[in-house]
Amino acid sequence: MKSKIAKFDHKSVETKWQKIWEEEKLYIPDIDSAPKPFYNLWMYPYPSAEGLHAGHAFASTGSDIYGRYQRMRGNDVFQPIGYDSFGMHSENYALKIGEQPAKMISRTTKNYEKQLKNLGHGYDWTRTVTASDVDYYRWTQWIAVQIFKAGLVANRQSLVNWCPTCKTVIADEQVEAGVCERCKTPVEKKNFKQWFFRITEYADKLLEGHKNIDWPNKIIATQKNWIGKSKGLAIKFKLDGSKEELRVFTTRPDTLWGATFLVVSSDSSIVGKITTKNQRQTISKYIDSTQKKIKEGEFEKEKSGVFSGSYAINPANNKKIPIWIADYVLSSYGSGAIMGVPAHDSRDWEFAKKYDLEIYQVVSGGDIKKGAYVGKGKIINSGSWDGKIYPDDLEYIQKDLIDKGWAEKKTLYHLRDWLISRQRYWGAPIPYIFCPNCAKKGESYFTLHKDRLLKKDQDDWDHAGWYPEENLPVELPELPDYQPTGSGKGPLANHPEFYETICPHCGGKAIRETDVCDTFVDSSWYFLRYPSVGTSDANKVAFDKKITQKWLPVNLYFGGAEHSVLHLLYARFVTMVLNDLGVVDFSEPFPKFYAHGLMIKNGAKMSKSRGNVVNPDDYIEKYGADSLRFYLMFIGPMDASPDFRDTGMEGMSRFVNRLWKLFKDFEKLSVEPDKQSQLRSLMHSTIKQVTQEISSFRYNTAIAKIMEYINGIQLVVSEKSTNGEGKKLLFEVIANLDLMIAPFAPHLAEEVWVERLNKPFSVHKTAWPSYDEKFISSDQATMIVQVNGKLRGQLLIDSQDAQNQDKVSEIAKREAKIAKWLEGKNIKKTVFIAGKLINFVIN
Ligand code: ANZ
Ligand code: ZN
Repeated sequence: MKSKIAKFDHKSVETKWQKIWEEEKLYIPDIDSAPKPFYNLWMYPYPSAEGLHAGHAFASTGSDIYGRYQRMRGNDVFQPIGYDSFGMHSENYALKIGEQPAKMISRTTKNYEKQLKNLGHGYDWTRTVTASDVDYYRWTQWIAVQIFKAGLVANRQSLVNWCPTCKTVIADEQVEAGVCERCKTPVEKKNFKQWFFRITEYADKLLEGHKNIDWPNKIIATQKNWIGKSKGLAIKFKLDGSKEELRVFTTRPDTLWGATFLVVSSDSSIVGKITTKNQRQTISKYIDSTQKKIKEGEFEKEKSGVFSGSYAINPANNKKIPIWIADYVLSSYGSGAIMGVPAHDSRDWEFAKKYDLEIYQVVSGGDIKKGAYVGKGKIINSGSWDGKIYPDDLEYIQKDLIDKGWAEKKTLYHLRDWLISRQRYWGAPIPYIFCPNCAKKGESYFTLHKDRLLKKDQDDWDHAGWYPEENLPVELPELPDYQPTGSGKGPLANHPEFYETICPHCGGKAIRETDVCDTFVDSSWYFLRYPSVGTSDANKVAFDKKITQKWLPVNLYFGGAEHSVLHLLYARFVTMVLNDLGVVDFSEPFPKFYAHGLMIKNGAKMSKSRGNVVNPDDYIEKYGADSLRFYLMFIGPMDASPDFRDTGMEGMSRFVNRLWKLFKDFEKLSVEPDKQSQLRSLMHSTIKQVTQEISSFRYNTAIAKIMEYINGIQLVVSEKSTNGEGKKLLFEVIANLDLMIAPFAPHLAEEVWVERLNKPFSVHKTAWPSYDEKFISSDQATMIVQVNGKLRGQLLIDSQDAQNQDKVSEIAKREAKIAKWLEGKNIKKTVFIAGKLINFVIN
């Protein structure tokens, strides 16, 4: 009788090793002198609930596996963790439960920490960053000051996105299809004076940098699209009966002959110039109504406009064409005016139909009675351009227009400046100071220090003020009235004790900004802080120069694709500015980025609002962290959207127990000489494949290979064999199995390594196994053997042999386990599926 093997006691094994790892400082690299630094980073989570859900566990495990793998490859892995604890995600939760945000954060982050530790992740817990801690946000403010001093901050009055539920303005990047990214409320437009980081100055650099980073194509494409570089021409149109001219931006100069009207944005400054007396009243009525619509966030539902009363001259054919005012032209793009080419632009076509404007075809193709023709074709009705081809001859046409002096080259970007002010409480106070006294004299940092600015061509920087660099931090006071007011000012604006200050320049009475920084300012630089946490200079500098040189840029950044135009764009921008200021010596913070997928549950994205959140704690308690980690990594490709199922979790727990049993039993087993080379080949080919799969984040297929490996081992070992060579080989096979599972099941692997295999602590610092091609005979295949349709055994054989029925039949009949079912029987028929299955039908 076989003795019953004790089940894997995950609880005691996991707590035991977590404690030893911590005592032995296994995951704390020598920050000053590690010879092979490898910075492995997962996007830090925001505490917006009591704890992590399985989606966080999925993502963080994916990052942890890579870190462990790199450590076994001989690297000194630095894997820090922290909390993006300022901002609306956290504040909204605090408001919901009615707890002071600071209290809520200190309570919930403790739970996050416990959960992350229970998952067995290899974090360096001595170097954490919590965005809302004053020893972190004083440096966020310092960064904001450096950007200010570089001339890359503007205080500007403009139409901005206002979320009525969050009661604050938000950045363009935080508006998704017209709704607030946080709370899904439709955003409104408001005219406010706000602080902006001038990211548009870096549009070209941000695009250029894409060439040097190894990121998923779709993320690069999203960023490119967001930046939206557009090359075209600014064409000049003379106003009829005046010397003035109007410029329009176009990417289709080939359609100039087809421009039958011009359109000016209703909130453009040009409107005043072109409005005729007769039309004044109609126009101001129209503008009032569109302003109202804009405020209510209603855009372009249906195009509308009014005639201005003025005309322009189309330079191509000298025709007089009407100038209209309409809301489908944006004042913030190009010149805020366009040439209407209804035959070839769908928006213009709709507009022309509605107001009965002339439609004049200049590129052949389509049916312009039914809609605009936007495709390629021969140019017609266009004087000397007739016969040219759109788009092939665009360059010729551009040159012709420029030579005639009718147009200039122009490049535009869709990217807007990054709006960083929030009328909320829970954020780093924006550390800028406004001094009415200096303003009266026309003085500000910008006017007095033009020479120091990286960007000297700012036109809206007047009296933007000063900064208290020597007196940082500007601490966020604890307030009883921290709720957002909705008045257009944050809660800090109700506290003179906060905002009354002294001007750093003239010593007079001055006012602090009362808005706080957007949460994405905190996360735009946190990766710079981690390695410097805890150094002797940590409260003198944001980050240590030498340490930063050693550890940055980040070797592997792991995170969600949803941040492509938020965090990932902002972090690149801030790094580029710091690079230009000579503060860091690289311009790309994340040369390699891996985008993981989002976990779903019952077919929907896992989220609190859907009530389908899975708490990892319950599964760790019941099955153990190793089983959970294996499961999360096995359910699908890391970049897909795996669906969490309890049944799958149970299956994985059975697998872990099977694994455990093999580790407990293997000493009683050996391998007969005729099967040794086969097993050796399997071992080397498995190492090869698992190595390849892990290095490319295909963890699910790596686990599948490991499972096949275990099946293969079990097919060739036997309890009867006492072969010495076979025992030695099996030990090697088992040790390598343990090394390969170490990144996935760190506790189990350590227990086996130290307690079963008697190897020196720690498996996680042991070299990743290597393979030798010369032992890999050829691919192996597993054949299922049935007798009368019932599974009676499996064979691990050369995959070429597995194609040949006679060969498989011969090998199968030799196997004792199978032979006993065939003994004395007459085989009536054999069913064979090459490479997969053989079924002997007997009577
Ligand atoms: C004439 C024309 C004819 C156009 C045609 C297109 C097709 P991107 O690629 O996005 O840069 N445009 C220019 N300024 C605008 C504004 N402020 N608001 C709204 N639309 C504006 O697109 C450039 C095109 O968008 C320009 O080319 C212009 O319409 C329009 F058959 O000019 B086009
Ligand atoms: Zn002053």
